[in-house]
Amino acid sequence: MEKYVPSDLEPKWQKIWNDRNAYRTPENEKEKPKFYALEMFPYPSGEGLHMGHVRNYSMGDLVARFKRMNGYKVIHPMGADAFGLPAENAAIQRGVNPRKWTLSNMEKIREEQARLGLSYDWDRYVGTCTPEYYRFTQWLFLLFYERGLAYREKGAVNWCPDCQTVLANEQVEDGRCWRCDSTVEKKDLEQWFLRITEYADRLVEDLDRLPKWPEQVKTMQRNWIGRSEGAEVRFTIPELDDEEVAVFTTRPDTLFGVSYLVLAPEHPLVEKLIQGKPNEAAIRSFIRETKNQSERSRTGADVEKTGFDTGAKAKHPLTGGEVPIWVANYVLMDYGTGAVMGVPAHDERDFQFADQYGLPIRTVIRPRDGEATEGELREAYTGEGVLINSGPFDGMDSREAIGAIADRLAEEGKGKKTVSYRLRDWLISRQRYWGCPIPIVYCDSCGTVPVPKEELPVKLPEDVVFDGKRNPLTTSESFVKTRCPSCGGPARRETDTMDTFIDSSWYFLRYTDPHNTEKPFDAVKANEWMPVDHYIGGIEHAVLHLLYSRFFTKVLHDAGMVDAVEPFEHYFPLGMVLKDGAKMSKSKGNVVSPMEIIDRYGADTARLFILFAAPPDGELDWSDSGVEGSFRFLNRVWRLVHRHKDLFRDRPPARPEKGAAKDLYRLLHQTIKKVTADVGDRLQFNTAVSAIMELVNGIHSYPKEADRGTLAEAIEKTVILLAPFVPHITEELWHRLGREGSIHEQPWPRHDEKALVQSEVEIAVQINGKVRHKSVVPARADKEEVEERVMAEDKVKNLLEGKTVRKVIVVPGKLVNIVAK
Ligand code: ANZ
Ligand code: ZN
Repeated sequence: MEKYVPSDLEPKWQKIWNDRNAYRTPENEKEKPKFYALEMFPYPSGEGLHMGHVRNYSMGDLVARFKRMNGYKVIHPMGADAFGLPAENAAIQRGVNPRKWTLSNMEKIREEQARLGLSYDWDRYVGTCTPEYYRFTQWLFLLFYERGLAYREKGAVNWCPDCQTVLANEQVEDGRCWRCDSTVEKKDLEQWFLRITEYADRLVEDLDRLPKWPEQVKTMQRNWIGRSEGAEVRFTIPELDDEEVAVFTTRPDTLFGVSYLVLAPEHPLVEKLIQGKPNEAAIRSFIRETKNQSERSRTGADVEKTGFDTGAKAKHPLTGGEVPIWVANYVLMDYGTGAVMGVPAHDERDFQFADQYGLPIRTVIRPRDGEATEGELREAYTGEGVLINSGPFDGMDSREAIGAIADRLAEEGKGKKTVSYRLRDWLISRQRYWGCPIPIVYCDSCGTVPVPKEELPVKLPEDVVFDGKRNPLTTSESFVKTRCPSCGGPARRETDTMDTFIDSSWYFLRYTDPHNTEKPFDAVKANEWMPVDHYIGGIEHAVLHLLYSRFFTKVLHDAGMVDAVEPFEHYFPLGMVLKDGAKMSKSKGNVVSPMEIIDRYGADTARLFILFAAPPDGELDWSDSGVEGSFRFLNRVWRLVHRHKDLFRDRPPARPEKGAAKDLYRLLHQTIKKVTADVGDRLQFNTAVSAIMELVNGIHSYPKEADRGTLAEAIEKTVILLAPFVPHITEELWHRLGREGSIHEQPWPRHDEKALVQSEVEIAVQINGKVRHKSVVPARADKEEVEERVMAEDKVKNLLEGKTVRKVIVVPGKLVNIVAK
């Protein structure tokens, strides 16, 4: 018998599939249902693929192949997320050209992906750094600009001193750069933003349209957007000619408990309020210090709150009373209105602050079933209750008072109901070379002018200097100096490039129409495939990439470019790959190289091990013996088919009626049913593999003298069931069985429901606890029927002769115990 040599047969089939363009996306197959299978595309670092990639792609490929065999027309594309910092750092450190560096890495990754036998439609390959792609990233930027969703503004931005660039809020983790871990600073710069906040409500509400998303991911998005209902309350400042200061509060019901106002140090009114005040200098230096503190160190529950009394007073909107105005670190400028009303009796942070600075604490809510605390409060009461000390609102339930007080404020023109969000507009400017240039020109006479769409792409220039000290784009005169598209006069190009998360916010749409030279994609084509039915990728993208992609899809929907309002019907988070219990990573020195595993065992073994060793969303612990085991299993299947090759000349039999053939037939159909449900509905790939392994065991113990046709049928179906998991060996075996065409084009087996019913079962008959006889009874018989049938048997009657039956115990499907004396 020929040996199983994956290193021969895998490249052979890869070449054949490739030559036949076997996984090209079907076009004009109107009658079939569609399925869009997608895995997050890789960043082409020089390292090539790691096991996490292999895990991701093995799952995606299984799903894609399974759906094809189940009659779907499938789109399964791949590409590269190819702009970004590492290419530029390679240019700075090693003098290599970022474009060449990236393109060669892309090529390397593609070759490695090809070695895994993944069923991608390579004709749709998309690299985000190519002018063919980024031309339309620019086109989309202009669309956002036209729709008022892209704007430029000066603002305090997060600046990473090491990466020498601005970071989006989402890219700052605990005050540190998400990429290099440096401490992030605040800097005032003119920057481009996308108005994602305009979509905040829909981004929250539409999470309810995504029942297949993990609840945990939806919660992360909800928290990130941080929608908060409340009211804006306007106080006036008599000493500034009744200028207004608005605060945002979620608890307008506590308005009568206000004992001071607090402004964020960055609040525009602060300057006016402190001028000429006795402690002006001290406040100024306090403001300077606070501005450089991170959000966490200003607002954390465990950190000390500090502030200064400005000496100015505001007028309470309903009581007319005087309220002192303070400045404090715990109020942030970019949330709500940058000002709060301090209600120490009912807010923990305010309580801490009032306690520290001796500010009055006024109780205005009493618990519904309790007394108002007399004397000194020991902590804030933050719950609901009944209003007290609140003038005309006394006695009202606090939940009702929230609306009533907001309405009263609105009637008097002193406030209104509002909603605040934690989400900020998306800062997309990067002072970097290796990204998509923002297609904007600055002209002395015309101002900010968008580059006309027909002049795109604004190409990245080659005459740039990489010295790590400035944005390389600013060193290219040919790029910076340009003509104004509007008046033809001399003008200067925008040198900021876009955050790479923009590139990945629409690539799944480009896949639906990747060669379009007129527009990003055609609506008809996008609508044929969108939304993505199954999207697999790392949970680290739960907020950033998935939120941005949802935002883009909604904007493009509003622009009439696509019907879908959500890009991903089902997001499936990928579990991590561990080795010896720790995350597989270069820094831990525990990396197993996918290509070495393929060299030794073949891609099929690697894929099978990965799919079998853990539930898809769980952690996968790499195990060398597990890999060996998968390899042995494939060898076993290989030998099984070869040993019985001759059987396949005859056609499979009808449903066998008895004996070992019937049992094997039943096992086969149970397995078909289970694998179909596990892969198609439950996404439990690991249990699907173990079911197939049990079937193979069943085939092994099938008696030599039993029906050969049933055996042939079981073996053939086993090979088909394995096809989407291990595509090469199954294709080879299919071929060796003398079957026509590709196994991957075979229809998925359907189970025979009738074969599943075990119509009769054998049960043990015990007398006083000892097995004396075996009876065959209908599988569906209830206790009484079983008892009746057993007791009526001659054999049983003989055994009981001369005895009195005291009790009969029936365990359905298993045994009957007769107690007799
Ligand atoms: C008065 C009040 C009384 C408040 C009370 C709470 C309880 P979320 O849920 O996060 O939206 N706040 C408003 N703007 C702020 C800012 N820029 N920086 C720091 N804190 C700010 O929280 C909203 C509450 O946080 C607001 O409601 C305000 O305090 C505070 F018994 O107003 B509250
Ligand atoms: Zn001009």
